Amino acid sequence: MQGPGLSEGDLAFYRENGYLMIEDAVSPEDLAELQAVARDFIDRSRRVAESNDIYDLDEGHSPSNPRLTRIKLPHKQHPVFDRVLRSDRMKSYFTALLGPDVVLQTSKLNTKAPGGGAAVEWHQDWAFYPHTNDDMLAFGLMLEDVDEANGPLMAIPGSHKGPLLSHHNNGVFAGAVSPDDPDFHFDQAVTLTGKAGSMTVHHARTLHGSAPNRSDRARLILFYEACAADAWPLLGAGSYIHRLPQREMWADLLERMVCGEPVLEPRIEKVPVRLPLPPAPDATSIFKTQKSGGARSAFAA
Ligand SMILES: O=C(O)CCC(=O)C(=O)O
Repeated sequence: MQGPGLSEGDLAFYRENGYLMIEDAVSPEDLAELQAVARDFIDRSRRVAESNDIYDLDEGHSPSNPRLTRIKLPHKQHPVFDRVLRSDRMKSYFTALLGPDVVLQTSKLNTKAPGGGAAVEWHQDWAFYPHTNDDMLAFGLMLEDVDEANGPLMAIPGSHKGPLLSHHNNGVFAGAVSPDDPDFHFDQAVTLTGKAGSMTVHHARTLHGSAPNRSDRARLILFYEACAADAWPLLGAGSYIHRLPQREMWADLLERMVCGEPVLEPRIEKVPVRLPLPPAPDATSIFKTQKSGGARSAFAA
């Protein structure tokens, strides 16, 4: 799909396959601003020595060689990430795929560093944050060109209609499926490459992952993850949302509404659920969860 708007064909493809590619998803001006701000954040991480509320640091990070896995909750860190999230174009994608009432679940800017930036092992986002129904997805806006070499997102078509695979290892939630799981079919994976400004969509139950960045270029993908507002999170998932007292939780929910209104009657569907508990020793990001949970890599050479 190219340019603004999603066609009936796009929606049918997404429903069938659990993923979609949208080219030129944002305006050239917005893309240029997002790129400049993202590069500036990476530059400022030179002064940071430990992962914190903004930065998730990759191995080998130093002032002379900034290496991040992620900038956390970018829509809270800089207004441009929030403005683009709420742009008419993005809203048209959200409502086409999720209906009139849409709430942001989270955002993240995965910044896979050049020369080995960490893999994201295969998983279903749903395993991290089960809800009362699965009208949930992630947009992945490419801020740099993404090709085979710099760790593109990969997805298994149709897996959103299949089972929830185990993401546990050694009795903890390790945030990744076993490469030996009989329901994990690596041979069916598709690779989602594209020019900067292209955007992937994947359903919360779609199996996906990405290899290490073997190139000399950063791989910057800005993820906005959202759900229909009648999908309510189940307690036990890792988000900060569950830690908020009631009034703060309500204010936070209002802030996260991208389109429409909160829906106070959760739609409860028969969806497969297993809570991501007990948490891995370090559950502060997917990278730390997978590493400290001892997840085995499906990308090992
Ligand atoms: O950055 C990637 O390649 C995948 C990210 C992802 O799946 C996640 O953070 O949950």
